[in-house]
Amino acid sequence: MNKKQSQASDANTNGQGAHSSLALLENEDRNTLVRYYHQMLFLRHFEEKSAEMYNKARIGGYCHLNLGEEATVVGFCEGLEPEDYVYTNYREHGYALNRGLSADSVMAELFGKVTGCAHGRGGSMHMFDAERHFMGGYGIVGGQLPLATGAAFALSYHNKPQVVACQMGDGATNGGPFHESLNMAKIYHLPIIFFVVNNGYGMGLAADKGSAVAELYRKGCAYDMNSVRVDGNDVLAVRDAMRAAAKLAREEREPSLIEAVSYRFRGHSVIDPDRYRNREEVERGRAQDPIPAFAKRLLDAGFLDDAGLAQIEEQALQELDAAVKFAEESPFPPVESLFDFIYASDDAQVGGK
Ligand SMILES: Cc1ncc(C[n+]2csc(CCOP(=O)(O)OP(=O)(O)O)c2C)c(N)n1
Ligand SMILES: [Mg+2]
Repeated sequence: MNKKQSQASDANTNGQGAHSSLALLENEDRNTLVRYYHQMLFLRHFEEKSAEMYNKARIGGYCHLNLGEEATVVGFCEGLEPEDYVYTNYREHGYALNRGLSADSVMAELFGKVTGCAHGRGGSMHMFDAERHFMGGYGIVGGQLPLATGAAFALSYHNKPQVVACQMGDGATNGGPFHESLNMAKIYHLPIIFFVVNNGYGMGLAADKGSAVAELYRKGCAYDMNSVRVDGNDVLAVRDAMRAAAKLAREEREPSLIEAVSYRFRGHSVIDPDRYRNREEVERGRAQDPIPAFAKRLLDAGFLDDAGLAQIEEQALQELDAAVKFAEESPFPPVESLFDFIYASDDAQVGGK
């Protein structure tokens, strides 16, 4: 084990809560923190609205929400540069929003409208925007890992400065693609970050029942990889872990594995009645809500007062109403376009606008 890796494991021996950056707000820029708060709160409302619109049959197909995972999403995106490449699983609304896709284009995609980021073809699980290097949500568990690893290989081969960040759930770490991808990333020294959102469940299976190793970041040691566990309810801890891993990838061509410990507030998807876990457990998980906790830190630091918090909420709700209106008023793709975008071509318009 080299020096860097042993440092990483030392830092990890505390398990959950390690790398928490609580009480470090004095080194932070106030406006940046307020922006993080806005991003998390907007995502919370966006997802609640998505559930509502699903129940009103405006959204069809599968739909998985980031409720409870807002700090992992915002921290992940904020640790990257705009040109870096992002791959995710199907629980990706928040990643799309925080990689610069407009709320209009994400909501319209959920509605299956032609103004959506994937022209209404992808829906909830397959958001995409080539221009912003958002390489998409993938519905096959672990399917995004070999693709992301291949992208990192291409970047390395062409000596490009960008890195790839590949998000996945805890369940994905139990499948073959995870292990093959980590192995190859290490062999080829690829500029990639494997980011696991451990939200406690893979569908109805508790993460610690599905994995032989409950602390998922420890799987990285099988590949002698820099690996770290962070408090996924602390947006700054997640961002800092991402920044450190991105630096390592960019400057030293070393891959990393990050496990962000979080909690899924609702069922696996919007139609899951969530009967496999008891009420007390869910209440305990929800008590760790990252958003009010961050609001309290901002209040305590004097960066915002109650009126400031209320104003951010009001602004978020207005933006959301505008996105829903945009999606409602946008047309569905015309029937004549049914066979568009099926085959790749040089002029394929794969990117969303
Ligand atoms: C290869 C494969 N196996 C099974 C499924 C069915 N499936 C969909 S989501 C899911 C659970 C994945 O859980 P996790 O990786 O923790 O992600 P989360 O939903 O918690 O974000 C499963 C088993 C699938 N989509 N792909
Ligand atoms: Mg999970």
